[in-house]
Amino acid sequence: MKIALITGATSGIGKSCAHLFAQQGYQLVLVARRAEKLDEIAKHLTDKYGIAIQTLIADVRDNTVLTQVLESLPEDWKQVDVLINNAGLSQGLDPIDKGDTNDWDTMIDTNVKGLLYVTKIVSGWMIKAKKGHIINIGSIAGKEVYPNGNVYCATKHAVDALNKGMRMDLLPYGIKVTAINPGMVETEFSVVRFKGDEDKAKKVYEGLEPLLAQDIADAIWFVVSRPAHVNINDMLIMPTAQASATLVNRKQ
Ligand code: NDP
Ligand code: 8X3
Repeated sequence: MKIALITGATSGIGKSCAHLFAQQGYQLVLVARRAEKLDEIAKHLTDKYGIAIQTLIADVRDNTVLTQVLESLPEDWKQVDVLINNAGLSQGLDPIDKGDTNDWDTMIDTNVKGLLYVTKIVSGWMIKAKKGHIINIGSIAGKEVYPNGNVYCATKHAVDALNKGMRMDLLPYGIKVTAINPGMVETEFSVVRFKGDEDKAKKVYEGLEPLLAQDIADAIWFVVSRPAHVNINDMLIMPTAQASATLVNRKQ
C-alpha cells in the first residue's frame, strides 16, 4: 500500500489529487486549515474507495504546530511515497508601491516557507526509506512575471529554484523531484486572491476555458506513474486559450 501526503487538500488542485490518488488505492495524509471541509472530504473518500486517511489540521506557516502534527503520525504512516507540496495562495494584485505588506508576508510564509517546513520533515522520512517522489506545485508565475504579480511571482520563482535545489540534494537517495507549473486553473484561487470578491474572481476566467483542477491532478498522476528510472523534472501546463502569463484568447 502506497502513501501520498497532500498539502492544501480542502480545495482545487489538492482536493482533486486526493480524489485521484484515493481512486488509485493510495492511503492519504491530508493537510489543510479548514477542519470541517477536510473531514468531509476524508469521509467521502474513505466511504467511496475504502482507503485509510489521516487528516492533519495545520497551517503550513506554523512550523511548531506543523512539526508536531506531522511527527505525531504513526511510524508506518511516515513511509510517504509521494509528497504533493500544493498549499499556496495569492493575496492581492497591486503595483509594488501599493501592495499590502501583510499580503506579502502571507504569500511568502505560505508558498515558500510553508513548503520548506513540510519538505524538511517529509524528505527526512524519504531519505530514511531511500524512496519517494516530491511534487512541487509552481506556476506559470514561476516562469514569467506579470504586472502587479510581483510578490506572488517571486514566491513561485522561489518554488522553481527550490524544485531544482531539492532534486540535487536528494539525488543520492533516489528521491524524485518534479515541478508542476499550471497556467490558469479555475479553483478558489482567484476568490482567495481577491479576498472573497466572487464577481472579480469570475472575470479572470470570462470568455475562455481555463484548466480544471482535475487536469492538473491527471498530469501529476502521469508523472507519479512513470517507471522507477524516469523522472519528469518540470511540466508547464496551460489552457489552450492561454499562451503566456498575460496573453489569453477571450471570446467576446
Ligand atoms: P485553492 O484556493 O482552491 O486551494 C488552495 C489550498 O491550499 C486549499 O486547500 C487551502 O486550504 C490550502 N492552503 C492555503 N493556505 C494554507 C496554509 N497556510 N496552510 C495549509 N493549507 C493552506 O487554490 P488552487 O487549488 O488553485 O491552488 C493550489 C496551488 O496551485 C497553489 O500553490 C497555487 O499557487 C497553485 N497554482 C494555482 C493556479 C490557479 O490558476 N488556480 C495556477 C498555478 C499554480 P485551507 O484554506 O483549508 O487551509
Ligand atoms: C496562478 C496563475 O498566473 O494567474 O499561479 O497567477 S496566475
